[in-house]
Amino acid sequence: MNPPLALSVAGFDPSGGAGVLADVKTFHSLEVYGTAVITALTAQNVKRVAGVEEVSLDFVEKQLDLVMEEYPIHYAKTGMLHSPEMVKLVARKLEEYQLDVVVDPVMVAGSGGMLSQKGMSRALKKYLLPQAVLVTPNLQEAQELSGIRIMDEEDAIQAAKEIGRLVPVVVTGGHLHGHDIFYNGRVQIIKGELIKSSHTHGSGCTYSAAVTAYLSRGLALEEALPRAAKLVKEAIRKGCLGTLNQFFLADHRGTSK
Ligand code: PXL
Repeated sequence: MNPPLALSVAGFDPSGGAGVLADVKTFHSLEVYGTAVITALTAQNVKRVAGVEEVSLDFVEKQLDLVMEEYPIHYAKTGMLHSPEMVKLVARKLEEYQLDVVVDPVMVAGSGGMLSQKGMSRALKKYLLPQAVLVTPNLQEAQELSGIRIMDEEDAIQAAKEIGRLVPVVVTGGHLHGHDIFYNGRVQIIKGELIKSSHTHGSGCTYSAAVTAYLSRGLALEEALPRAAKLVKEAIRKGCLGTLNQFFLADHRGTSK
């Protein structure tokens, strides 16, 4: 039987912890065949971003067309899109191919390096979020998208409700005692534990890729979210976020779907 398929539309992090490499490793670990369209090259490692080169809009379109010409893909995730123009193009193409899209609204790298130009939040809200099945902001991204300053869980709930006017949203809880806040017409707190670690580079990419992989395997959002959260937390705890090695294969591929 053919494995389920998924597409990542994101940037390239040569150090392998984030971006399309993290996405495809995550898809593969969950027995989902991964494809990837690259929107931007970055020169970076865990400590710093030294440069970004955006791929031309025409060439991104060509990559997407050729992947879609080959494979019957239904689920995609977006990561680093870098410019408002890229957001607009990717939104148009994903709509053309009627893909169910999980949006990781990447703006800044964990190291603090900028991965997006000005106007990103506005472009995401105007073009991409209204057609997405889920957006997965961390606290900083949720602040940007909602315009609400987040100091505690109550603020995060308000931000989720604001973003939730456009699209189902999960505010990931790296800083909220490890709880995620899911809003899809009503608030649901997905309980988790906060794991203290400096090895979290790529955790947002891995999380949104895992959600996408579980959706492509037929799980509902409500099932996919806690499973993806558990996977990322265990990978951080065991120090294998970038490799998703054997512990994971046994525990997370799972038996259902
Ligand atoms: O985790 C955000 C992210 C997304 N995409 C690329 C990145 C990073 C963080 O470094 O490099 C390409």
